[in-house]
Order: sequence, then C-alpha cells, then structure tokens
Amino acid sequence: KPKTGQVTDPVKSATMIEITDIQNYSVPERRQVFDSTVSETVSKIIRRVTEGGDRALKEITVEIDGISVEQLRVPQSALDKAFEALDYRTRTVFEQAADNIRTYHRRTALISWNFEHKGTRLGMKVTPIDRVGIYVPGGQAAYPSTVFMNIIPAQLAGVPEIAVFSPPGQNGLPNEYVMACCRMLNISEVYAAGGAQSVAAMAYGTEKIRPVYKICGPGNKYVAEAKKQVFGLVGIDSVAGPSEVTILHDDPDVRADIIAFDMMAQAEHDEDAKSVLITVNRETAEQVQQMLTARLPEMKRRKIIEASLMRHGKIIVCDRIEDGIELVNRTAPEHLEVLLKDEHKIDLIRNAGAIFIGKWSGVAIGDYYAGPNHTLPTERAAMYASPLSVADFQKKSSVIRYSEHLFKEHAESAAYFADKEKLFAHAQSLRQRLD
Ligand code: HSO
Ligand code: ZN
Repeated sequence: KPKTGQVTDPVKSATMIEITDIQNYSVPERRQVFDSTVSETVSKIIRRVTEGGDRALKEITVEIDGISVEQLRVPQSALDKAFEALDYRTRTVFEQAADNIRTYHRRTALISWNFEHKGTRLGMKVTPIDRVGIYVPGGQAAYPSTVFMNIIPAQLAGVPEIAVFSPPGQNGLPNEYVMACCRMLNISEVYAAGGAQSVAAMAYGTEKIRPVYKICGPGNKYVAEAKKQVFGLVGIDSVAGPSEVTILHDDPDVRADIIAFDMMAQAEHDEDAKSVLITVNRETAEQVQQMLTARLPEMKRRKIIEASLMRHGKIIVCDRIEDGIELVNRTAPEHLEVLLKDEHKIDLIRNAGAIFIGKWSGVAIGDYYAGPNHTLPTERAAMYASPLSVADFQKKSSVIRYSEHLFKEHAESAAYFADKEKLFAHAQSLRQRLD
C-alpha cells in the first residue's frame, strides 16, 4: 500500500492538497471563534447608528467604504432601470430559477393545525412575520441568487413588508443584478446600505428606516457579528460561516475531473471555503489531487481557489465507505455530494445541510437552479440546524380554547400543581372559576 501524501515527482510535489488516510485524520476541535476587535468595532458602529440615525449610517459608509450615498433609499427608477437593462437570456434564466425556487419552497411552509378533545380545541396558528430585513452582500460576493433564496421564501410566507439592504458601489447604488432581481420580485424597499451599520439600522431603525423584526441573509464577519449583537431584539436566520463541501465517493463510474471541479467551485467562494473528498478509491484520490494542480492555472479565480485548497482542502482515503459516512455525520458538512455505488447507504447519513445524490447533482445546480435553498447551516451547524425555508419567515402561536366540561375535569389538578409551586394566586384563579 503506498504511503499517503508521498510524492516524488517534482510536478506532483507542488500539489496543493494532501491525501490523508482516515485513521490519521482527526476531526478539528469545535470552538466558538471570538474576535474581540471585530466585536468592539461592531458595537461602536451599532452605538453610532442608534445615536446618529441616517447621518451616522451615511458617515460610516464614507469612512469604511469611501462611498458617499446621497439617498439611502434606492429610487424605484433605479430598480426599474436595472431590470430593463437585463438582456433576454439573463432575464429568462433568472425567471426560471425563481420559478424553480418558488415551486420547491411552497412545500416548506408551516401550516396551522388544531384538534378537538372533549369539546376543547388546541392548536397552532401560523402567521407571517410583519416586517423583515434581507441583507444582500455587495462587492465580490454580490449574488443575485441570494436575493431569490431569501425573498422568495419570505414572500411565500406572506411577509407583507420586505426591506432589502445591500452595500453601494462607486455609483452609490447596490449591484445591478441585485437591483434587477429585487425589481423582478416586486420589491420596492431597497436601501443602499451595508455592513454592520445596516444591521444596526434594521434592528433599531433610523429617521427614514423603520425597524424590522427579523434579519436574514449572509454577510462578512462584521455583518455576522452585528447580527449576533442585535439578536434578541430582533430574530436572525443564522450566522453563516464560509461555504463547505464534502464529496463522499466510492463509485468508479464518476470521473475525477467532475470531483476536482466541484471542489474548485466550492473553493472559489473565498479563501476560507472548504472542500473535502472522502473516497475508498486511492486511485481516484490521486487523480483528483493531480487534476486540481493541473487545472488550477486555467481558473479565473485561481488565487482564491489555490489559497482555499491549500488551507482547507482535504482528500481522505478510507477502506470502508461506512467509515466515510461516519466521518460525514461527525463533521456535518454544509453541502454533501454522495457518489456511491449503492445509493441505499444514503439512509445512514444524518448530518448535512444539503445532500446531493449522484453524479448529475453537483452543488452548483443547487446554488442557482434546482429549487432548494442555498442558505445552509455551515461549520457543523447542520448538527442542529436546517436550510432556510418559508418557516423561517413564519412564527407560531399556540391556541387554547377550553370547554366547560374539560375545564371542570382539569382545573383542580392544575390548581394542585400551582400549590406545589407556591403560586397561590394561580391556584385561586382556577378555583375561582369552579365556584
Ligand atoms: N454555495 C453558496 C451559495 C452560492 N453559490 C451563491 C453561488 N452563488 C452557499 O451555499
Ligand atoms: Zn456556491
């Protein structure tokens, strides 16, 4: 058996990514990253916005991004213009993607229910959140797909007020495609504001911006920290970390280039992105390793891909696919691709944000087009959390309507329980009704 990672050829020795045997791989410690400089910067920004309102919001944008915004609210004419500027193909592709996302998400809504027992009605009433703020990143990571992935579920939930916040570029406006997609979905409340300052504005409101009840959408570490700091006052979706993929492979029918390009696709998101291959096939491991090095030079986002693969890329070889599955369950990847001979083994997978099955289901088809949400739990949050869905824009109220008959049957026991907690007024409030 060849030793892992052992390379003699000088070309191969320049490989960016190591091959490790599963026995030698230790799952990284889980720890809460806390960066006090980020958190202090963010709390100062939040304080400035709560004290200085719109003016502070504009000043901070000048200080941090060097951009002066005349109007925070993006005029309808700019949204219309961005939409009209779309060529036919772009518009059709966007519309079809939006349609697919809508079709899938319809099924993700919570539905009110109730049941009756001895004339008593108990239930759960589902209501949309009154007003939400959606953060859409700008700059390098201005993804129009994120506009769809957040706004469509909010609209399906029936949220009456959706306000979008996205950082301005040099022209003082958000990214063209971001504006066009907002217009496609008939969103008219868009602000040219980003960063921690926009999160503060969403949570506390300013003279011009009314506060929201929940903030959703991805952002950089300042945005993520700001969401953490305003959580409680408002709801948040989740705190997104860097994007990750794990590819679990034992199917010799899958070509190594497919695996290599899926890893590079993930890696191009940013330098902290993480791509992992777990395979039972050492030959595939080596082919993928070589392919990554060989094809890197032709990639447009080469620098990012290289940095990401060198820092966080991994190829792990195991003898039994079951061991690979166990590793997947312990690392709970955001995206999991399963390329298995025996698809039934998928039943053994418990922890993953999204599961892509078979060679025709690359992550990128899900990023844009398949329909499920691309906002997924990262950094092992798939141990306890789920993809963004319509339910994130809804909330529940329990509903209790007692019948006289059942109350008379239950009241004395409930009052007895209250006595045990020494909450005598509680007990009395029940016994009073029995009088
Ligand atoms: N893979 C990212 C989503 C995305 N990819 C947007 C391309 N655009 C997180 O799931
Ligand atoms: Zn992606």
